Amino acid sequence: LTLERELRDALTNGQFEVFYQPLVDLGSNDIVGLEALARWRHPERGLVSPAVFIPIAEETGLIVPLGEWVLRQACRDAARWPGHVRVAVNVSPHQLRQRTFATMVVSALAENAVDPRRLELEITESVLLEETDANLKTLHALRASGVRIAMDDFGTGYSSISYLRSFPFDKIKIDRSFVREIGEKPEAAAIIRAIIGLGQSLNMTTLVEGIETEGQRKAVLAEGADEMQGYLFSHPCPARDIDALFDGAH
Ligand code: G
Ligand code: G
Ligand code: MN
Ligand code: NA
Repeated sequence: LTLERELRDALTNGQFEVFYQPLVDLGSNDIVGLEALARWRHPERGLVSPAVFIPIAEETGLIVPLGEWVLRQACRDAARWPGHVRVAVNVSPHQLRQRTFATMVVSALAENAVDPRRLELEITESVLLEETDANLKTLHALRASGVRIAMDDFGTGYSSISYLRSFPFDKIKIDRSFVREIGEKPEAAAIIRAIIGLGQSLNMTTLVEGIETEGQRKAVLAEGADEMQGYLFSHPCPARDIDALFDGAH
């Protein structure tokens, strides 16, 4: 309960920060995007994990202002980074349900002069559990404005595949639980291969999450995935580290 109260104040007190984890092209090893991941710098508790505060924010509805803050910060940061690099932002069901969500996103991009095609919104199956006309309309409106829509944690829910019928995603992010068993169980590679094939036949970019070893990178490259994300390339890091990365590049 105290955590909930502190969470409310944390936004106004500027205790949140956005970390970024690179999305990497498997063929070239180039950074093609950066996923924005919220962090809470608590004055006493230190860095609080989103695994702790995102569920509380969802329950209390605080995810709406928090999610908007993350999106706006991601747009401000993206404005300093090269134009070919995308930013990916997670969207919770609560946010999508706001009538003003699509216009809020478009205005955040415009205010920072960021091309909508540089923004990727990541939604999980829980968003589509409410497959309402209003939700689908919002997603279509965003997509019409140029924003890309990715299905996050693909394969963890019960109906990931059926949602591919209801909405034309631009990307699927294959959940890291599949990659963990590569090299141990032949079934794991077979399932990843099948999901990548599904994505390809639907014209969607495929990204594999949770790549921690060179062996895993080689395996998913061989299966034809487009992109990867994981500790092998980089942990999530502060925006200034990303700034340094691009300032140092020629
Ligand atoms: O950053 P970390 O790797 O610990 O993320 C833990 C979880 O919190 C992930 O499921 C991630 O999607 C979620 N998360 C992190 N930042 C945000 C955010 O800004 N909005 C939403 N909705 N979820 C987030
Ligand atoms: O749920 P979502 O995919 O949006 O959140 C990304 C989460 O995955 C974050 O908590 C991030 O810290 C975590 N993550 C990113 N790369 C790796 C990895 O290589 N291994 C593991 N175990 N977790 C990862
Ligand atoms: Mn995500
Ligand atoms: Na994910």
